[in-house]
Amino acid sequence: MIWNETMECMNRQDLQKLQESRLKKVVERVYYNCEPYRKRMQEAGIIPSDINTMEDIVKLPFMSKQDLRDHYPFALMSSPMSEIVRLHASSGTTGKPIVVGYTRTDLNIWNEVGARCFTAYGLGKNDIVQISYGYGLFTGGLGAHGAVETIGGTVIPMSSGNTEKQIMLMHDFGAVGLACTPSYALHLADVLKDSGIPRKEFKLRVGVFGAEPWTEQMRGELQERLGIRAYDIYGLTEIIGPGVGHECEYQNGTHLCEDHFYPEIVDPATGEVLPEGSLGELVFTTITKEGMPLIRFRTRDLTRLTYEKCACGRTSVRMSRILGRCDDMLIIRGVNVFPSQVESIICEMPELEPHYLLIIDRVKNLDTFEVQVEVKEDFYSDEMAKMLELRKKITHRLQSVIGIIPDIKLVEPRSLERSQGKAKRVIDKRKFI
Ligand code: DLL
Repeated sequence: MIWNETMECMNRQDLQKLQESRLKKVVERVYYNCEPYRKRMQEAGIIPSDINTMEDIVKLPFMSKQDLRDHYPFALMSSPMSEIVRLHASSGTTGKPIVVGYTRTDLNIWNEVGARCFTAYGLGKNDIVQISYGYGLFTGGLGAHGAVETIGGTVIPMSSGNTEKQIMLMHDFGAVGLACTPSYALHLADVLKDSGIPRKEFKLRVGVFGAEPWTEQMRGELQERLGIRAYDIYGLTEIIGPGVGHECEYQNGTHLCEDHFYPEIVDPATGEVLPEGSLGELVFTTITKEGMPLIRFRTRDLTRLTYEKCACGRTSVRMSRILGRCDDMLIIRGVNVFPSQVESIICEMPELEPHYLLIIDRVKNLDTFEVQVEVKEDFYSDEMAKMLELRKKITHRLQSVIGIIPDIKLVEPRSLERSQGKAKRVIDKRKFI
């Protein structure tokens, strides 16, 4: 099902025209309404009338998370505060959070793109959806909430945590959809199993997972364990929250709502725009937002884009799974490692649970790389030889893919800490040295 066929299936020429007129408008808006933007454009020697086609976008300076911090809390608003009806924030690891403001129109846009997502997952007004993303400053809970209400579905506003109760209500209320992080879904799957309630008594059929990177292999695990179809939902606070992009029934890429959020892929080191299909950093320009539009915002997320038409009929650009954030890339003994590479391998091995933790340290000037991973109950054994054999197998698999030898620590099932929101899967102790 398609929520807004006119926009989602528009031919690409018309879409480009629409994007151009929206881009011009938003550039004028920030130039005349927001002092920091005007200054930056003046420094770059451009005025709004220099921006006429989508190609002109490269003339505009990039923005980063740091710009949002520098203008904390409200200096980047392009609407008067009297027009701002909602604030959200995303906390960094240190210091002040970044803050975003929404006008009534922005909330409508958010609901519109959210409705496109949930419709694409096959959910509609007859469906009950449990929202187990956190509610609050985090955009996950309220974003998904607005989306489900917009399609006319029934919301269970659970928020995260209280896992036993989540299972009870999912069962008693007959939730068809579950929206949460993939790592929390994994935990819910365990608790559901422990509850002893037969799977056939649950109506669950669709998972709406995002807010953290997850692999195709993790999708397989979740679909199997929960007996559902698991779909990706992508978004970030700065751009609007969940709903910037979504998968469709073909599960072959995340469609971006590019009539609202114009994407580019750039080289993370030089900022140069890369051709279609290249792996690079995703950059967004919000072309319809009023409260706090962002121009060429560097997401730090690494992915590729394809403009090939999808079998579902949508013409929108699709992005491949987020490989990770530029900042997530670990450089261990000079080798680039993404946690997602480790996850793919762990999920492929039948002996292992998809729960893992990477610990990096530096001992005597040498990087150490420990991978803690849970062994499945059926494979966990007191027999040293068996465990050593398994350890050898994992070491070999990981080494062949990432190129360095990790120190594998096999741990008991259910011994690693479970997450309720975004999972913390990397501890890099070198940062504290
Ligand atoms: O995580 C918004 C969201 C909520 C998206 C619920 C989806 C579902 P932030 O907290 O600002 O916003 O974090 C944004 O999370 O730049 C990505 O690095 C990562 N991320 C979000 N969705 C995905 C996804 C929300 N589907 C940051 N796959 C983004 C991979 C994702 N990474």
